[in-house]
Amino acid sequence: MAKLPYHINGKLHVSGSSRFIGDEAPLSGMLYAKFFFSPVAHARILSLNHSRAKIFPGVHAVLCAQDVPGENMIGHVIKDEPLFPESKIMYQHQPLAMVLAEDESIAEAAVGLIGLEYEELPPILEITEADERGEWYIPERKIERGDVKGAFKDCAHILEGSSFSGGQEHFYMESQRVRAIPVDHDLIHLLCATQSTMEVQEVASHVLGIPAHRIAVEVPRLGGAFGGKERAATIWGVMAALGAYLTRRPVQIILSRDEDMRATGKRHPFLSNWKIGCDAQGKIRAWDIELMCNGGAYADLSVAILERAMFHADNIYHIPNARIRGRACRTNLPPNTAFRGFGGPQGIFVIESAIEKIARILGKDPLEIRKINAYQNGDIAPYGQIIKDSGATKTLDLVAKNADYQNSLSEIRKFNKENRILKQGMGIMPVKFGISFTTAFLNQGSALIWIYIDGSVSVSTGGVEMGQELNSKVAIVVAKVLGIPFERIRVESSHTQRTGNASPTAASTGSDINGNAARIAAEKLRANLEPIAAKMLAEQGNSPDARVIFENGMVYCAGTEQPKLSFTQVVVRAHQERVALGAYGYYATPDLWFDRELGEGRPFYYYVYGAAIARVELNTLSGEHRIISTHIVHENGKSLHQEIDMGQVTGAFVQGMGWCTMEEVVADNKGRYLSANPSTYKIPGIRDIPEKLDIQLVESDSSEASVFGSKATGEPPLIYGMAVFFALQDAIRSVKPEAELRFPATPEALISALQ
Ligand code: MTE
Ligand code: QUE
Ligand code: MOS
Repeated sequence: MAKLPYHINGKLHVSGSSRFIGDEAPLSGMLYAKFFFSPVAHARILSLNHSRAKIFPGVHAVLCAQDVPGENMIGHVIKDEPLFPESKIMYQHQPLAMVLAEDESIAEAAVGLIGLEYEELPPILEITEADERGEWYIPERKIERGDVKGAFKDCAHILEGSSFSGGQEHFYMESQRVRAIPVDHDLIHLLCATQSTMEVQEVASHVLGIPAHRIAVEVPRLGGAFGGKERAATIWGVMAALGAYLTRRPVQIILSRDEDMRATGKRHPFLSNWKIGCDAQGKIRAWDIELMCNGGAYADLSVAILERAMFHADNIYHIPNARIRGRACRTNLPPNTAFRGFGGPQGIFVIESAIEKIARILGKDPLEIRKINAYQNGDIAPYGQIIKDSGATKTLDLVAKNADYQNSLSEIRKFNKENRILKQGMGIMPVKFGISFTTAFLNQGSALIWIYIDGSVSVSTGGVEMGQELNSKVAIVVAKVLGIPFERIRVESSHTQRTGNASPTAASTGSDINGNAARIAAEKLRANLEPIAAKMLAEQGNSPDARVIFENGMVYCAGTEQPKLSFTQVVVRAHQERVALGAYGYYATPDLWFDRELGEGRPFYYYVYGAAIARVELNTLSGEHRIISTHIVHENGKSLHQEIDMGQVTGAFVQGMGWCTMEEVVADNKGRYLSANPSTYKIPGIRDIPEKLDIQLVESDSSEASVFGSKATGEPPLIYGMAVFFALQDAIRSVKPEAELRFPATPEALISALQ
């Protein structure tokens, strides 16, 4: 597709003029919330005394569990999470009470007057301890295919290992925030930084004990989310709703960076034990893996995340005999939650670690091992989905060519021979990522479009703009169907009164689902306009049977040279002739099903494929490294907007690289997060981007692609970042072949792997 410069938010963001929740002027009478957070990770509450805080001048209310008018429950998938705990504290920084005051500093001072008596309990923090005690939200899950036990008997090599991948802080620029405004006598309007308007509305209605139509949730845009405002935003949205409902005044919650980092959940750390069997060539025959994740104090999305990790435990490899087991473990940390990739990266990390081990033990090229095992069309994944349009081999071959793989290998060998302290290494990371919510019912969405009589267009979907430029993609789709310039289209905030029951904008399905819903609504409008246009064109002397073309804001008959009719003229006439200029579109992704008992089905509508190769140079004395180059080949159908997709691939790669090389979530032995701001938690900066970053988007023709043949880009490219981890491991192994590099590959981890 041709280059499309159209980007709705780009100029606003770089000029600092895009507005976020909380940027608007304060409302008169608005109360500011601050929280009394739990000082310990696990305890029985004996008493909570807020009488002194309540009478503090400027304090309007102090709310806790006793004040909840409806159900004190915000658990959604599994109902295990209270808004405020009543008897048991489950994690450090769990909110126990909310102070509402005239300004933030008053609220903060009053928080200091709240007294808590508690009986401390030993916290469980580690996966192994939780697993040994059987602290799981649900019993073990299993996916099995072929005869694993039998297959191991015929393997030339059997290797075993265990792999750990760590947590990750979302570090969205905009912290958690919400403004709740009572309007009229019976409505609360929530401007809430959430990826899921429906969930905030639904949970708030249960907590307040009022119908959902009395709560309107609106999201203008988010300053980044990355999964961290999916479930994790609900608690704050509901808190603000509760405050506004009980005080009848606007309430604003904005967490500071420290509060946000201490109180909210992160990417799930995963610990996996595995056994892999292959033949003499390295072709995998059997794969037995158990995945365990650290879910934190409440279930949140842990079970769905574990499931996606299990679905990605094969990555791009066809393994005829596989047993994949998974357990989501409860610990006393803030509930871990969705984070770009949603368990996929964690599952893929394990099989890639195993592949690396096969290559090392067999003394073979890791690229070769990957290629001989890559999915071919017609292969069946362990969960029963038939692989069509596999891009695994194609993208691996292309990235190897772009990175000049064989020559780079000999250069690196030579370099490592000639240099004692500096060592280079190369890492490969192929990706196959399943697109669709694996919870099938979530794969649906709606759009509402109005054409106003000046020919301008207003589009609402349930999708949330969070920097991925969903709004530009929706506008591109509508512009294409109606044949009008993008500038005629305004993509509105996501608002439950315009688009109800919206699934979270997540699982990379935002543009697929909302784009398709908008396409369907726009097609209805076009069908309404076509007969009017045909009549008007016939009045101009055209054949009444000619095909009507809508293009570039003009309307004309196919084959005619100079259009004389504008889109707006057609719209005005349609309105005069009483033809509807508003339409609703509904889309549900077809053909999805999954039987959890059997562990079998078709959980994904399609897959996104790609591969990355990274080359690094490590200083074996200091543990510092630089990324010399990274090559990425990303297959994504017929891109709706190449630059936006390039931005997504670039950002996701950097985020993934940060996860596995520098970002370390650290808690002390009491379950208190020590990493709580940028001085104690290192995210990649501009200087950490590879010196050479070569990204190639590959167009593909897939029968299973989505809106106008495009494919999702949001999450999958994060996985490319792991190429850097394996490159560093390769550099280490040039010195010490048996070395195991721990995750994340910080300078400390690199040095200790060498010792
Ligand atoms: N890009 C930006 N700039 N900011 C974000 O918060 N979230 C990611 C990805 N890209 C995110 C982003 C995640 S986790 C998902 S699921 C997708 O965007 C969601 O949007 P999409 O489905 O429209 O791609
Ligand atoms: C990927 C996702 C999500 C997912 C499954 C995926 C996700 C999400 C849920 C989910 C599951 C059950 C529920 C619910 C949400 O599943 O983001 O409300 O009841 O929220 O494969 O990204
Ligand atoms: Mo993305 S983790 O599915 O919000």
